[in-house]
Amino acid sequence: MQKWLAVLAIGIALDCRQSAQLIAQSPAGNPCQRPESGSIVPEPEDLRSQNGVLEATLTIHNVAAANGSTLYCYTDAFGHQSPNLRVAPGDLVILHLRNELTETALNAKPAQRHAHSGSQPAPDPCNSSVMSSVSTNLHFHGLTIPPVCHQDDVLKTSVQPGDAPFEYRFRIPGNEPPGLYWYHPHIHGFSKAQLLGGASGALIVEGIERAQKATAGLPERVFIIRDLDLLNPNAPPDPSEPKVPKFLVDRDGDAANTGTGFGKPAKDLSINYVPVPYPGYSPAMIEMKPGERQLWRVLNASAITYVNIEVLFNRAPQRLGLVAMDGVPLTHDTTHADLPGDSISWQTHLAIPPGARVEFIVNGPAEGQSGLLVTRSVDTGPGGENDPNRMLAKIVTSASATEPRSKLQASPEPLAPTTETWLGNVTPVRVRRLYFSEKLADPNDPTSAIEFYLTVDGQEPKMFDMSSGIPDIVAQQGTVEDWIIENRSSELHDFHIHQLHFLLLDYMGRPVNEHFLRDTVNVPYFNGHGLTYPGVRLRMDFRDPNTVGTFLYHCHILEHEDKGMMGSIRVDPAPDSADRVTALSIVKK
Ligand SMILES: [Cu+2]
Repeated sequence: MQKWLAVLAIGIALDCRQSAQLIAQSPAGNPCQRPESGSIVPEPEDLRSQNGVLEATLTIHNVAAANGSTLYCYTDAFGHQSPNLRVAPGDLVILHLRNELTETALNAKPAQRHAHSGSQPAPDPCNSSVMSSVSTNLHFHGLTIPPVCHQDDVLKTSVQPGDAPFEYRFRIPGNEPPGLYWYHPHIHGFSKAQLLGGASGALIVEGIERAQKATAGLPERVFIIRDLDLLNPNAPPDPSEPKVPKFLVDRDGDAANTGTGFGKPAKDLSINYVPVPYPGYSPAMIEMKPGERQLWRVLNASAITYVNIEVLFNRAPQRLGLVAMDGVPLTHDTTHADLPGDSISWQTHLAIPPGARVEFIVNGPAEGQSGLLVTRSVDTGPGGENDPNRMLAKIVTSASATEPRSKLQASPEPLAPTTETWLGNVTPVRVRRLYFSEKLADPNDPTSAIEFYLTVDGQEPKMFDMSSGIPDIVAQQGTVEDWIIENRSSELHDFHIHQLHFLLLDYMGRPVNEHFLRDTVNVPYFNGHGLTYPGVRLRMDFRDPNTVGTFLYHCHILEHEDKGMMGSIRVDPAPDSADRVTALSIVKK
């Protein structure tokens, strides 16, 4: 890989600056205009809460692109694409979601409907059964807010074009860990199309420097990696790449894993919407002051692509100081005596499955040096897509580099230690086993579609059914449970649950000793041998009253989720809780 990068790096230095263009030059008529490849990586606009309230309008658009794909984006009131929502714990968030999706932007594909709909008057968006290619809604990935309409429900909430602006109104919990979260649509059957087109944005709970004092005073950057349909699907691989002996496509027409780290990728990648297209991977450009130390917050908002990022100087991987995963500082376990307000895990590469986030300290190249931000190949298994080695951005230094728009507080007040018992020290009330599996729709026809399942062991594997009112799992608020998630298929899957973070206890049968929580985790593929399936053991936290309600868990490879790899859980109020009393009194009326 490194030889290959070196070859490409020679060409890059020559053409980066001349092709740089800023996103602000959007011509009228295309709200989702994308920068040219090779551009300077722009910063998303920041929408900040004021006096404890963040109120904004987000309009979702789609636009037909020249290569036959459909671009999606959110715009704020000023036309800025997919802004960062910046909030503090305890803030009130009020978002007005306007749906301006059109069927004509779907390149003449008729609007598909996933659920029964009929042609009756427009349904209440809170109880809509319409899930079509032009429906949308919002999910706030990682936040522990209630799974109810106008907050974070995606089971029934669906907003149609022509509906009045739909109001989201929720409070960021006072104990929400400070870090990087995100928003995206979650219409079952159409999530992949909308995210692949670019419908996603960052939500930052401010105050990471209060939990990780090493980040105090640092300039910060938000980088959103998205995937997109190949811009040059018919091009041969770059001649500098090693030859890939076999090339296959999967049932979606995407490049299948070559197992080599090279070859045509399943999807292209972009960084803050600057595309880095196959086959040349002409990188975007990140400017820093020489030797500058920054906090980088990186979200993998891809629909189906895994990344594994590295920063190279002179082809040598640099140490990256990981301070938070999935929005949770590594210092989260405050009962742990040897985490004195700083816990930095120095890594030379950081794997980020779709949906996950990493926040890390990076030291920029010295004066006269440059660096590369790359992703290394991820082995998705014989049944997975091809996620090869490729560049993302070139890091160039200049004393006059533009300062990042945001800087962390220089002298933060330390975050108060959590009063809640550390999740690792709570006894689970039960152990459940769930498993990912795949099956041909017609076992006698190897060309038939694949059905994707996420099954509670003992139940019949089935594709998730939005119209079923029966939850797959019932749990009780106030408890914690251990879930073993197995992978019985030949490709990597990416487990995610809404409304809560979990503690990764074991990975592939080996205990891990993590002092932070995640909301997304890889479950490695089954190689067809061995007596046990690969799996992870997670401690699921249902103690927070905001987890009461019905919500979803699924694979965050969105084509798997769209095709059934999802389940629902209902968390009932604790028997003696105030919530229960309220619920009963409402029923009695
Ligand atoms: Cu999956």
